[in-house]
Amino acid sequence: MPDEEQLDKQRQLDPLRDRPEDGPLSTDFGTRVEDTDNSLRAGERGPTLLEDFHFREKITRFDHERIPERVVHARGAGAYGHFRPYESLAEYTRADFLQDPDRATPVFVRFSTVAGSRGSADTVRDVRGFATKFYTREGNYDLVGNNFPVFFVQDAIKFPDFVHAVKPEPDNEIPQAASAHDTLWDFVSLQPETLHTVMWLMSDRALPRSYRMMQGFGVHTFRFVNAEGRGTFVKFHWRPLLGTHSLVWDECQQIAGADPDYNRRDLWDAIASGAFPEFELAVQLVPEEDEFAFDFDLLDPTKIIPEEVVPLRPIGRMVLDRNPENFFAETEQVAFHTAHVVPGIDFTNDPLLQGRNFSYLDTQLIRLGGPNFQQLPVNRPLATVRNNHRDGYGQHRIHPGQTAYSPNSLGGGCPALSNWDSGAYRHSQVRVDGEKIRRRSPSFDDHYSQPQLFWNSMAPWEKAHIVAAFRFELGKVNAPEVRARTVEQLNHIDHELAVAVATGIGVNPPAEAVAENPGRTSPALSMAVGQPGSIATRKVAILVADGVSGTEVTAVREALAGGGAVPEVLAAHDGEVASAEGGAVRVDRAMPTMSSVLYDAVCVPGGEASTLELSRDGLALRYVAQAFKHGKAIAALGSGIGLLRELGLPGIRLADEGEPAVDNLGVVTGTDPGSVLPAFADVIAQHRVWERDSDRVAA
Ligand code: HDE
Repeated sequence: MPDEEQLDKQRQLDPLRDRPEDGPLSTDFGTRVEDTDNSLRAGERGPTLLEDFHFREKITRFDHERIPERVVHARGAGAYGHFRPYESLAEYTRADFLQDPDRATPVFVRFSTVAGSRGSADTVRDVRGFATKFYTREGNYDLVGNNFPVFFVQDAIKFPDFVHAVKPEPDNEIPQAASAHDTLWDFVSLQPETLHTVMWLMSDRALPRSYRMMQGFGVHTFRFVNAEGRGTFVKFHWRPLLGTHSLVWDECQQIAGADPDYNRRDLWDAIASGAFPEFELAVQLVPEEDEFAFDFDLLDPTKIIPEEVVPLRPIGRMVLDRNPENFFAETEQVAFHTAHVVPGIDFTNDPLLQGRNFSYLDTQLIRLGGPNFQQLPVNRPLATVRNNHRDGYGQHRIHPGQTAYSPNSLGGGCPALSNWDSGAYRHSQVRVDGEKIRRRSPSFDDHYSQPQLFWNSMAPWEKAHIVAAFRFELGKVNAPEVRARTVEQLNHIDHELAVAVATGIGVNPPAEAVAENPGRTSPALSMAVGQPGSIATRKVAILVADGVSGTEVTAVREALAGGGAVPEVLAAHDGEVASAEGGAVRVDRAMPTMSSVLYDAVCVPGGEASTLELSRDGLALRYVAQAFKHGKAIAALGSGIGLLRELGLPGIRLADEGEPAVDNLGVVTGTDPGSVLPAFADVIAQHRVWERDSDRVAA
């Protein structure tokens, strides 16, 4: 076992960090360089000489910089951190990193979108990857999860079909990073096992506000094994301490232009500013004897175990506290593999998981160029590695000695084997028996009950967003029969849903329901319930122009920053504006470069001249109108209320002159900052206000 010092992943990485300031420019073979701007040539106007090894090396290295992007999950963002269990889980698993609350295990996490290429936008409608590498004392454990608890297909052999359907169409490579096209919906309409995950995809879960504000799921049922060899089925859940929050689709489309790196930047900025993202790890535990106690198959990855049926048990907390220093070396080269397991964690016969256990090693071999990818700094375990594997491209280790085989006597029988008691991995001895068949179990047949459970559990605004999403996506589908077939499938989930979608996309609504809907719900599926409220890290735009009340700007800044939010003052231009008091107010950002969609809330402080100028500025008006449309908190103080009045926000009562504070559907107005600002903060902490009449706002 390595000692505690070696268990520091950063300490392991330190000697590998090459800093430019540590020495002079050199070639790859260490010779110092005199001139890197002019190639060696025969005379000032003559041809370049082959002899110029520095030129050749520089160009060759450049030509070879690219590696294949991941076939899925190509675009991502990573971070280091650590995980600490709350208490020992020895009763269920012998996994060393889950035993001692006094011991933290280093981690690297990579969040990703799935369908888009490396250069695609962040805020697309898609599943998000949530992959965690635990550098445990017993080797690396990779929990390679997603932000949905279910998957599109039940058997890994369907994965290439699904991915080919969702990726850009092969003839013209259109559309990029979008599921709104014929092939995906053709596949969905013919493959009802996709429907549960499709419901998640059409919900706002597919539009996370932040990687710091989304859940993660292991998806499959795994198996914990304790020291006595007793197994317990386990489902993994990550829960963000900031709550699970999403954007809205209109906003996402605009952010994709205004800041395609929106989620990556958010993660980077939060960590750089010291606001470290935190996630709680929770498990659902099912005794092995209850394997058949459910109305679905535990091995079916298109099913959840509803939280009312098996409650979540929180087992530990992860903090992400360090940004990588080189995107390629760390975030791009990190290699996850579902079969990177440690003693105490085992697989089940979930056919998707079984297939993944093949795919991830295979994909790293092509992506990272050979079998030595485990030696790359970010992938290197903290546990010692010793075996008879040899050679291959890019071998970094020197293996002295005569023997590289087992058994051997010439090498003293080394390296030695371990047993279960001394920390060896042992697959649980589960009895399997059967004929070789290509057939799904009938227990995998029900494709409609859980999509229905999901639909029933949604709040009215969530349902409305789902219907709008189906209409948007199917509205982009050219083949009428695909639209119609999808509606038929939706009718198996819920008649009302099918009719609502059909009427938006020119398909004849189904005449009658084909499925009963007894109305079963699972409240934990809705994002409307149980979200912790906080304004921490929320970005708030404060709109100003010359003549703004400097004292109010300061009051707003202080009130928000005090709660951990990130207030930014925006004007028509960078620099500063004159305050009503005769001083200057520093401008953080110019409105033309920072769209309203990049903020969580907007505030308009008072000042007659400032309000007048802002009311004549289309950008400022659009700022507030968009924030209103997207359900965001809005505040205006004193004369600043005039800007809101100019917009005529539908159904909103604004404070009259002298009235201290009015909060109407998250639009907080008044003359007293002491009353307005706390109410404003409360609305920001709720994330969004969905009850507004947003559709009537032109923005
Ligand atoms: Fe993956 N998946 N996957 N997947 N997956 C990959 O591995 C695959 C599935 C997930 O940040 C690939 O290194 C198959 C479910 C994440 O580096 C590849 C099947 C879940 C990441 C692959 C699935 C995931 C990947 C591509 C069906 C959630 C990004 C590059 C049987 C539980 C990891 C790579 C990172 C990446 C195969 C289904 C999550 C090709 C065959 C279900 C988070 O190996």
